[in-house]
Amino acid sequence: MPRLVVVSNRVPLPSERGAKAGGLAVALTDALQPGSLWFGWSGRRSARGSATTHMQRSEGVTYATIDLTESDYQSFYVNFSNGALWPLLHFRLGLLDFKSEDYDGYRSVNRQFAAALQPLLRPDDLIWVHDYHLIPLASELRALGVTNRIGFFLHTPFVPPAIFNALPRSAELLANLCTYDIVGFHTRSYHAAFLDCVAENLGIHPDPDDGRFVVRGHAVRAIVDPIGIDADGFAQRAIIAANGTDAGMLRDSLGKGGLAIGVDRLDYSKGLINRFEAIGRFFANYPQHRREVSFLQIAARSREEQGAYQRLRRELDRIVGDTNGRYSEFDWTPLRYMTRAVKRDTLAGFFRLSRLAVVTPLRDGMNLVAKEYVAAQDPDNPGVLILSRFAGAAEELTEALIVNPYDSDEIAEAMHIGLAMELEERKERWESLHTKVAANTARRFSTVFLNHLGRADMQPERPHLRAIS
Ligand code: ADQ
Repeated sequence: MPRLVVVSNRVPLPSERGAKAGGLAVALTDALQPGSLWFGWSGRRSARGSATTHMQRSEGVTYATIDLTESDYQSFYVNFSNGALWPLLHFRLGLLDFKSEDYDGYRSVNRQFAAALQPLLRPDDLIWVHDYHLIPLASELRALGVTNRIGFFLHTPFVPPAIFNALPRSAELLANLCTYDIVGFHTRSYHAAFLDCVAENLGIHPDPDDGRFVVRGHAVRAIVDPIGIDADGFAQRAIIAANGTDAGMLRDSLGKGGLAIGVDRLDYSKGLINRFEAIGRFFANYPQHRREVSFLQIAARSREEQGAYQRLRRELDRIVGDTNGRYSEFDWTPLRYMTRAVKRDTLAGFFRLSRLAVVTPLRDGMNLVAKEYVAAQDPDNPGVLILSRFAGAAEELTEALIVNPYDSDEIAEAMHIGLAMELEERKERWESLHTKVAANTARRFSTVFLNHLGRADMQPERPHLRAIS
């Protein structure tokens, strides 16, 4: 069996796992069999940068990491990846901040990744690259003579040509994506948007169903492969944690009232401003729920060095203060708000206690919180999921209460409907949702991707691929 080599921007080192938010580490746990290699950035900034590769082993998996210099970190990670690509891929052109020197830094770090990874590779390794930070990596590896099969999975949405082409140098990035053998997306609509970009920008018209096409003699296949969770494992955690200390304290603090929950990274893509406004509307429009329900929002701080995230946090602080000032009673707070990550087990228990989950991103590649909430429910008394139509998960989880995340009144109304929903309807919806969440697991996600990658043709050395830089 070929060895799996996973490459991602940030390697979640075994020595530092804890309450960290982030979907990838969770999703790949199953795919990383003993013998696998995970390569990427250590999370450290140092003067030596990528000059040394640090190796760690844990449970048979080797973790190989490099550092970045401060200036590479700024240009590659903070500015281009998170200041240009992230807003672009979430349809937020108004937040896109492109500078050519940042793009040069992005390319340079991808070159450093390739240079450090290449000596660790064996001829038949399957290389699986993750996410928007590393779009040029296959081109850089090919330039070093690597002929292995290389796949890429994008965890964010992909955007139609009218948006994609707003990014300066988008043509280069599209050409880079086309040097992978397999390019994976969460949903049919991202897959279609990518193929539209290929058609419009390269004049190649791929078959929309099987996603195969050839660019400069290189066969590429775009696939749809929605990410999932280990639903049974998560349900087990939820059952245990719902009887644990944290859930007990939360339950006691609620008295006779019910709980609604939101759990996200503190990111503008997650629709928190609109959600908080909706919570205000909910208590204004449906005063019968005051004192009867509290909303708990857990929002792990993220990318705090960026202005857009600092502004978001200030705005959320303001709305929380305003809402609580307006509706609180001396013994009841409508909106509880924490800006840090919470342990997975604790979250699972909180999900099981909650009568409602409000998952309303303005755009989201998939959104695993929606799936975790479904997995955590008590089958005899399940809660209700309110889900944005612009989360990738909405393509699968059609029995949720689907809302437009820009419409605060609609979210407020869905909260009211969800709280009033009869047990029979809750069970019916939950059973359909649960069937899907339990079938589309994290294991299925990685098996499907790696099967496609394993069947791709090995690349003969092709000097012309080196020309794409
Ligand atoms: P994220 O944007 O990080 O991931 P999401 O999928 O919702 O978003 O969450 C990932 C994980 O982080 C989940 O397991 C969740 O429980 C955990 N998490 C989120 N907030 C947390 C908090 N406050 N405390 C503790 N844990 C928290 C990116 C894409 C998503 C895509 C995933 C996987 O943006 O669209 O679903 O990758 O592909």
